[in-house]
Amino acid sequence: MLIKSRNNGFIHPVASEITPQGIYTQRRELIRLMATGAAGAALATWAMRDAQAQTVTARPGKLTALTAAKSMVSGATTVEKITEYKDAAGYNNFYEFGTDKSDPARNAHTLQTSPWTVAVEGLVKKPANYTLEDLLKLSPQEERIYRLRCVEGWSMVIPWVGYSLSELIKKVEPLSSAKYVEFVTLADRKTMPYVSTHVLNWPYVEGLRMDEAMHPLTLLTFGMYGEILPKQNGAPLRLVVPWKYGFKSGKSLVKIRFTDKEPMTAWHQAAPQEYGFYSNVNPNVDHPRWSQARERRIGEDGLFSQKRKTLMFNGYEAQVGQLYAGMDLKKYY
Ligand SMILES: Nc1nc2c(c(=O)[nH]1)N[C@H]1C(S)=C(S)[C@@H](COP(=O)(O)O)O[C@H]1N2
Ligand SMILES: [Mo]
Repeated sequence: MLIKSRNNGFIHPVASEITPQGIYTQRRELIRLMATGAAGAALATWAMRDAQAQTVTARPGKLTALTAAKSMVSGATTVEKITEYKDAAGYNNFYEFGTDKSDPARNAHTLQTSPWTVAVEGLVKKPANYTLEDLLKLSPQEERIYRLRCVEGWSMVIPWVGYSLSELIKKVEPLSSAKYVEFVTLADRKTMPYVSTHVLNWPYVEGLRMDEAMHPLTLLTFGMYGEILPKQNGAPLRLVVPWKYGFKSGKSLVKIRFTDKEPMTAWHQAAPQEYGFYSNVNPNVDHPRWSQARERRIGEDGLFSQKRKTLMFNGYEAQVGQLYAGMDLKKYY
């Protein structure tokens, strides 16, 4: 091999490693407004930016600021480069808008993200319909740089904006009988062209075990790169579960349901032998049709680029390994 991979280390953001307060308050208008409680102003800003965030044009100023901030956060040596905005917003899986990677960026402009409500129901003491505004105000927004690793063998490193899903879960007080959380995403034939096809059984549904949903790494996500989510990335809110394959991170959430049974998820239903309920990133368990040992970083596909090794639990083993102690991860794939 001519090229030796310089560094496969990855700084994963445990709570203490997210961008320090001082840096993001300077840099992130919306986060600053949220953090100081000026929620009304922040929401207006978000609404105004809705159209703008849809574009896939890189904004060099912002990206430069972000890179500088990142090295301050994580030190010089083990940081992976943040994926360029245009790649993160231009190479997507969002099957409601098409099956090609470029389809969502082209088609998702029809998605109506306002008004938006999320129904929280099932085995909870306080079921409620939350408006997006309620959810934005529920807890301070944080920026977390998480890798997203798709089951197809590519990955990106994205600065997400949101707060731990556990903040919402604590508010609604799940019953002790609640063992799983089901996430239902929007399925609207009028605005989502592929919902009229049989590519998947709509709506797109995902699920987590209760302890996975409560894990602080599980992010209820409203933005990325310091701005509201582009529609193709799951506006106005999505999940990001960094130690699982990308498809566990449902986009454009409309319902969160607490249940005592393992939810039937859209991909498991479509191909049960290929996509299990757990879907933890695991280089030792192959997809039936390809290896999961390596991954291609989007934006680094040059002539000499080498595929990176995929890490157990996408690099978050220290944080989440305990959740699966004693489980046969070949059986519970
Ligand atoms: N509603 C919905 N959510 C979804 C998907 C989808 O098709 N529909 N695709 C998933 C898959 S397979 C991946 S890899 C990630 C991609 O997120 P990104 O486009 O923001 O990178 O979204 C996930 N969430
Ligand atoms: Mo994916």
